[in-house]
Amino acid sequence: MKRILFLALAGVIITSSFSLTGCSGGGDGAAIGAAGDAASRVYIAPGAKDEFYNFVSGGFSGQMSIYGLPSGRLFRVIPVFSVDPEKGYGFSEETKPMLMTSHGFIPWDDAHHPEMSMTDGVPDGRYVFINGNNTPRVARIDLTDFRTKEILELPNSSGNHSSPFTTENSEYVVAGTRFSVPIPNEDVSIQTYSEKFRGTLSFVKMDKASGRLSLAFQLLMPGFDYDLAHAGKGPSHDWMFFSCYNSEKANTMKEINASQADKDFLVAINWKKAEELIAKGAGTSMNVRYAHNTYNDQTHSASSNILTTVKVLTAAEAKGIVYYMPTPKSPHGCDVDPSGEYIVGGGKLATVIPVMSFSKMIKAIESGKFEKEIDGIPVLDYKACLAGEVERPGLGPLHTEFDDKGYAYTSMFVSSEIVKWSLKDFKVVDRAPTYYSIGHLCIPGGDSKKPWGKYVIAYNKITKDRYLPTGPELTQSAQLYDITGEKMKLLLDFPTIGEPHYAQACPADLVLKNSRKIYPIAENNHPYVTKKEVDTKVVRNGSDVHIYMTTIRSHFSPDNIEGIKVGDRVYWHVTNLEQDWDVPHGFAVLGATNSELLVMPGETCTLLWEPKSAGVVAFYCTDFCSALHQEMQGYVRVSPAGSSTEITWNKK
Ligand code: RUQ
Ligand code: CUA
Repeated sequence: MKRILFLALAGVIITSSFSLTGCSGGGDGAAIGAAGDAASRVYIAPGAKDEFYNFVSGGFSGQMSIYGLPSGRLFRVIPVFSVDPEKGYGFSEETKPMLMTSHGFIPWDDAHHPEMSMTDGVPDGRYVFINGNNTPRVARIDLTDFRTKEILELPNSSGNHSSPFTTENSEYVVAGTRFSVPIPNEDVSIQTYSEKFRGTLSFVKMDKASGRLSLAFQLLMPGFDYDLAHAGKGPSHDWMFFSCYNSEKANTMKEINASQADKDFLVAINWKKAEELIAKGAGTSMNVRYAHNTYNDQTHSASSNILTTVKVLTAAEAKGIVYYMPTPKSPHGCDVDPSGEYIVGGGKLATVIPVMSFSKMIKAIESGKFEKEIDGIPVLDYKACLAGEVERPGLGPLHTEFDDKGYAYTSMFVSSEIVKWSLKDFKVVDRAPTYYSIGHLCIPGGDSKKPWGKYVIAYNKITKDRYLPTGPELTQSAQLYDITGEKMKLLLDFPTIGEPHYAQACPADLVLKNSRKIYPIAENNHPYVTKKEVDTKVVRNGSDVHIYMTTIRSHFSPDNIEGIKVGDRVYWHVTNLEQDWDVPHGFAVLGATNSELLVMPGETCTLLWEPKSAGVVAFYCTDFCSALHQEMQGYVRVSPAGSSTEITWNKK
């Protein structure tokens, strides 16, 4: 969204007293704006550990990365919607199904918003959900082993941006379409946008015990652009809120044509009532196609299934369930405060930050006085729902997070700053410059019922002059601020992988207590597992050859194999027999077009190899696993197609 929003707001920059060059100056960039004791506040001595985990979206990389706070050190990139050669994700036979969709195998997507699973409105450390934007999907990452365990595609969606925000007990994870499309999608003129195009808001149910996701129902909405969301909590537990822009229903030059109306909307949806309606049989079943991919911890393998129906509920059927609250102007962020009473719209083009009141919204609904209806959806009165407006907050408000002391922090893209304001009187109490053009921001637990506070992290779109240059593209960057005092204090800049959008953070202990060290070999139910070295073998089945191989420091078994022929499809099923933390073995064989495996202790991974010419080929371990790692290699002999070389392998 970097360039698009940037251009969209260019007009605002010109007419304002802020200028981009003004805020992107900074000379040699030395310690601009940093607190005097910043270094000691973020220093984690060698061997010591960080206090928080920070889960940060990779944006256009399609992945999620994990940093420690306050140090800003990168620990790991978790592959989600894109292949990752470091982990073999999308390359091994076991993980390829994770990237299957109704469009086939997709190796690269765009991922924006990590959201932790919640219990009683507080992150519970079990899962992180994240949205796939271009090919609409929701993923579930398991924090016991930091792996993507499930990806659910969303039919009737395009640009799955308002996702995957979760209700207070992760009853549902939502997914709203950013781009409206004809539903069902068909060959129509784009000029029919205003009559034929629709949005959908999907409600994905999570099974509490297993974490499994299923598409429960979709609400069919007017053809606006549904942008972001957050669930209610406490008194507003039953409600989900979405922001939307383009209530103009423009389909050309949206930067102008979707910016005409003074107000667009926040959408309030009573998901509890929608759930009841669906349970009573409301809605219609629609024929669609979408993939549901799951990774099985016992077989260490993913499978992909295509599902073919979805329950769709129209707004007219959903009486008393969906309401529009007018909100200035082209709102982006949609954030609910810890009490569940305030809903904050980040109107990119608005001059104020509107704070809507949940209790007033309920009164307005009960009084039955609506401004008008849009496709059967009542539009409430702005003033009747308004708790207050934050005045002169700065320019280009996007997203808001909350601390544990009654303050809200809003990112201001155009004026490049974080603005802190009070939830008591909606007055600005502090502002801190960001370097530069902040998008999202994150406070540990900052969208939950009980924020941990302590830090706010800015995720910036532009880093001109903050880092050593690396050609035309500079690193993306985050900035860490102390928020324990009255004034925010900048402590640290740290580079990020991909483009950071939303992020989540929580105390390390919450995750550590469930952390997995190995996969028990006894529980490995992979169909091609080899649990003991004596059981290793090579089995020919027509032109398919299955190699049942084991690794343990510092050898492969078998390590000499003959009888492979040109034209064979050779499956190397490598089981790592190690039962010791942090001892993976790698596997690489020349001519493999997907190249490598990295196998965790107790895991089985499969590499498909189709040798193209006769000869003897070496294979080796790619992870420096022991003093004799260099000796961890072997040979495979490839004979011409049709030759009579017998399958043999050396046994221990
Ligand atoms: S959106 S700034 Cu997905 Cu705000 Cu990132
Ligand atoms: Cu195993 Cu190196």
